[in-house]
Amino acid sequence: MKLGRINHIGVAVPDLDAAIAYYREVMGATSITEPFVLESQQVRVCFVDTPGLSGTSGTQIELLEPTSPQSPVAKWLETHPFGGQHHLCYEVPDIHEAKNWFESLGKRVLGDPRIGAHGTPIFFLHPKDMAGQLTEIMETPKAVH
Ligand code: CMX
Repeated sequence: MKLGRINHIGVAVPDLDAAIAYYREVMGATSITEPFVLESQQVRVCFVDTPGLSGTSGTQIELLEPTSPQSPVAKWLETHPFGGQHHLCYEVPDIHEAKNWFESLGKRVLGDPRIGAHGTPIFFLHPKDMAGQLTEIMETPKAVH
């Protein structure tokens, strides 16, 4: 395992439209993707682009709004009603190799690998095994350089 690029920082919000307005009007974001529903995870999602070095695309902020009271993000918001940082997502070249690596170290994978918001396989690791941080591992999208 070699530490990969941080693809995105997941931020849970109670109101996605208000959060988008905040990133545009207060933080000066100029590139925000159209929100879409990720049914499998009961969230409405969009990405705020931050600039990278030398014109490359930088880390994104993933805004997550629950679409139902049963959504895991709705449960998290019960204890963080204003929202806040929910997870960190690192890229890996091969999702299966990464899963084997973490499991070989006794790290708990939460649920099965699934397709994430970027259309590539992802999985989550238990925060108590990961220095307190809910950690998402994501296979690098093939089209991204
Ligand atoms: N930060 C810190 N701890 C967290 C946490 C968070 N954001 N979310 C959950 N936990 C803790 C729980 O309290 C629990 O702790 P204990 O085991 O000590 O009780 C532990 O992590 C496991 O959580 P859980 O909800 O019991 O586990 P599940 O298997 O039911 O859920 C999880 C797995 C955390 C991934 C899911 O609840 C979740 O948050 N899903 C949302 C995923 C998401 O953000 N999807 C959006 C798009 C994905 C993409 O980026 O592509």
